[in-house]
Amino acid sequence: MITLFTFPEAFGLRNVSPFCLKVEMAMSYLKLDFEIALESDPRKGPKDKLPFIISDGKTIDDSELIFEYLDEVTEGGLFGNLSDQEIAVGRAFNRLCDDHLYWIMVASRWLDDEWFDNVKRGFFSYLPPVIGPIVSKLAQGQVRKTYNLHGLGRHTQVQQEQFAIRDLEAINSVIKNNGYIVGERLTAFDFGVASLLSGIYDNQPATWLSTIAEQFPDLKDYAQRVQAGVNVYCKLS
Ligand SMILES: N[C@@H](CCC(=O)N[C@@H](CS)C(=O)NCC(=O)O)C(=O)O
Repeated sequence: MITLFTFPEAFGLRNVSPFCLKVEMAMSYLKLDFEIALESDPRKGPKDKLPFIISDGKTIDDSELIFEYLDEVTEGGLFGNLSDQEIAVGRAFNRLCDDHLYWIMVASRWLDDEWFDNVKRGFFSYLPPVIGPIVSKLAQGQVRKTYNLHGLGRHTQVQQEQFAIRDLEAINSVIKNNGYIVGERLTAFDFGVASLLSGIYDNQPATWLSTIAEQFPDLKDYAQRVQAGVNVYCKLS
């Protein structure tokens, strides 16, 4: 039995973190025996982030490293049937999602002052009422700093929106051609992309990024198709 540590539900999402959701999707795809343990505090993870898993007494963190581990223990269950070219394309799109579009999604939730009330309710309501607002404000400051260090946070709002549109256009263009990220079948590389997209489409209320993503109906269908393919959904039913 593998235990997957993920955040509790928030913003109308049963799995609010795309990194946690993609691991859940992979384990379901591989038909592994696993359970989910809810954890509000990412500092419980080996590198202060979720997800991490405990498998056979070993703790493994980072969704990409978890995928490598799962591929190994299932003897190629995730990547074994993919060509080098497919792996290259899949990896590039996963990087686009993990290291670029993900941060724009984070900004659309945390750094939009109007939307931030949802973050306070979703992530910090477990804290006592005097502590919650202070901790949430400190955490917001940390997110602002990280976004700035990344570089995206130095751009104007309009420029950030244009970056997001170009990311979504890139994904849209492969999906329109192939149906999936690499070729015409569901692969492990769809989980990272669809988990992020489903978080963008389904978080409640809509963020400015959700509104932009609505211009790409094929992407919305794709995110739905991948979730249905593994029977793992982002949205609370
Ligand atoms: N590279 C990591 C990223 C994980 C990650 O950024 N997790 C976020 C939630 S979506 C987190 O735990 N953030 C808490 C923090 O940075 O304090 C992975 O692929 O698992």
